[in-house]
Amino acid sequence: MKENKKIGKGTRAVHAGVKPDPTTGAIMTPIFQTSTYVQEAVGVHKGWEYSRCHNPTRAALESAFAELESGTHGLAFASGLAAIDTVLKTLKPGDEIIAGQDLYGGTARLFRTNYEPMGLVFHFVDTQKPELVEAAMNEHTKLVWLESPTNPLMQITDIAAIASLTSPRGILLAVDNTFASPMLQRPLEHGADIVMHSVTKYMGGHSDVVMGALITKNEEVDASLRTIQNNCGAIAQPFDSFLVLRGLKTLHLRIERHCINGKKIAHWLKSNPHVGKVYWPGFEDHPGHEIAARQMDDFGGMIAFELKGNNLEQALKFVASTELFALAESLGGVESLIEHPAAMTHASVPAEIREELGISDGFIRLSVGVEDAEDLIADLDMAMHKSIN
Ligand code: P1T
Repeated sequence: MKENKKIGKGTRAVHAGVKPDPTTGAIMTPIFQTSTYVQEAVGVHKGWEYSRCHNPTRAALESAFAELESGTHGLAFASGLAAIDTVLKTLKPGDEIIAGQDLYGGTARLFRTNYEPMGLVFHFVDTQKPELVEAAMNEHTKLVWLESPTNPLMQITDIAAIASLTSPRGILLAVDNTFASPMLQRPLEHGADIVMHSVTKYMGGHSDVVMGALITKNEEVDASLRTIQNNCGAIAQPFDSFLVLRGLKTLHLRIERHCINGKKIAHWLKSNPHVGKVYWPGFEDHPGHEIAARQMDDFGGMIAFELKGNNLEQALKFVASTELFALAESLGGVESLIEHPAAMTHASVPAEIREELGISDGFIRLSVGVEDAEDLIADLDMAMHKSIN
């Protein structure tokens, strides 16, 4: 992984946001499990008033998020969707949003079922093609929302190319960076205005927290997001903030191993006679490979593939047959997961849209963990033999 900042990404991961506790010297930020803070007189306090507004454990995490994403302001939310919801709440009826056509199912569901009826206008566009994004822009466009790599099709969008269209028009560009993590991609460095994470995934890394994050270096954007965070209250809790601060310290080590294992498994799948198409941006023949090689530091541990024949029954049997790969929604934890997007994470995407995008009934998604790659391959091989006959 290349280093492109003055201090290395590993050093940032270990130290971001955390300073010794001023009262005790504790090297880890304590869990300030408190709802409120005592004031000496009305308005005379130590800078902390009420834990929906501010909490020292959450504040340490929020500055860690900002540092890791090359931003200046970070915000921590109760879930990834709560973070996305906060961005949408900055808009008003009549505003238009250009959204990627391949998005996490829950994101698309929030857009279509909650915000479309409230008067926001969404254009779902293939953001791999900047010319289509440009064609969808008009004077009402306020936001472009995209994922890269996308969930689950692993499509890559050139973030800088989209930023060159949004920035001169005063349109905000928000990038859901969940699949890459800041160890592999920092969208603010490519011109994005807002970075979003489902912290539940790689940032937390241990499958024990649900959390979301927003990061920006734009003061005005931060002020409006922060106001909504406080007004609406979907905050990250102190204990969860502590768990994520702990998880972040090994983010670079985990991601390095996710990438090594992901590469081995992607190549093994590609050479397997029972496997059809394999979706992984590290392959030179992946349509987004060149962009990914430029804007990412490595290709990550998320892989999707189809079994040959691409049929539902076989795919369902396969995902139920692995033993090390646990059959579960979510991704980005140390343990490997397998799932069937059409029936699980993307079941809320209408069948005709799934079909149009290529999320077929035989389509399987892997979140490759940090176990030994040989054991993971043996597990997939075993499941292959069980489900092919
Ligand atoms: O689950 P939550 O923390 O609310 O985050 C939602 C979310 C947002 N963006 C992306 C790219 C995501 O992958 C997710 C959540 N995804 C899953 C649960 C999943 O299995 O794909």
